[in-house]
Amino acid sequence: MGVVNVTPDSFSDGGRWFEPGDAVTQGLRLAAQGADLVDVGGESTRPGAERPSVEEELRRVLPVVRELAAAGVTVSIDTMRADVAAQSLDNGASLVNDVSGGRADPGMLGVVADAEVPVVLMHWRGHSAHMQELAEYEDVVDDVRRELLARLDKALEAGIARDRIAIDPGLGFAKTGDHNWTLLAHLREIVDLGSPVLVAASRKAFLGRLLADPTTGEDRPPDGRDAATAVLSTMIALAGAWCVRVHEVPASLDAVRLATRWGIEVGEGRSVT
Ligand code: PMM
Repeated sequence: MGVVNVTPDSFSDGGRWFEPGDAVTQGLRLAAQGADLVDVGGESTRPGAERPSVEEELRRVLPVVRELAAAGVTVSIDTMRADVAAQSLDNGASLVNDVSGGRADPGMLGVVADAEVPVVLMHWRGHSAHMQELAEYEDVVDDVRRELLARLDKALEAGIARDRIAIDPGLGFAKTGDHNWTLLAHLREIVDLGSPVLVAASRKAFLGRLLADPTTGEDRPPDGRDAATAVLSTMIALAGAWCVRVHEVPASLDAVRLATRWGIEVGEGRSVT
């Protein structure tokens, strides 16, 4: 999954695709590079971010969704709002990526059920403005597993078919860097829940911290985190995940192909398609 953030303030690609024409060009580029899905989002979820109005979010994403879908790209809409999901699906999107796992908008799961489309339910505890206050866990792996299963139950209750639901541990959302690393190291325990797993580690702050300049101690900036992202894509795929969500596709695509071959050779039968 390639990412197009149609936002002025994302940490990862900082407003580069805020103009609809630029966003479409980037989406087409990601698809041409081999992304199976292009994820279009109009709300920045960086820690502390304020939310755009629903009108503003629609204004940002709809023209991009429409044009990419018309060009034959499989579009995922990254939104927490039922209205934005519904209108994006009407304009050609094929999948809903809800970072709140259906918690932010009570109408979301119904929209997905009615449209009979796949959905990604991410582990989430609250909006970005205060999410880091919610980064308290007894055992981060057990707690995230339990909370994801609760979301899965809600989605099934709403009438979404089990085979249309993917889950995501939500790296960086109400999580410290240590929480992210623990979740990655124990990713198989999330995969063992039985649903397809999506992981979005690409360019996130915990990579910048790990790769900080040894002299100055400054975090590595987002555009210097792509090599680490690709290496991590191999490891995520080897743990049996279904999808990696990334800003730069070619290296992660190679990584996933390597991991798939490796998985076959060691006879695990795990592969990412
Ligand atoms: N992270 C971001 C945005 N959307 N969607 C899913 N499913 N999982 C994530 O972890 C996730 C997401 C924020 O990062 P960005 O600035 O790279 O979009």
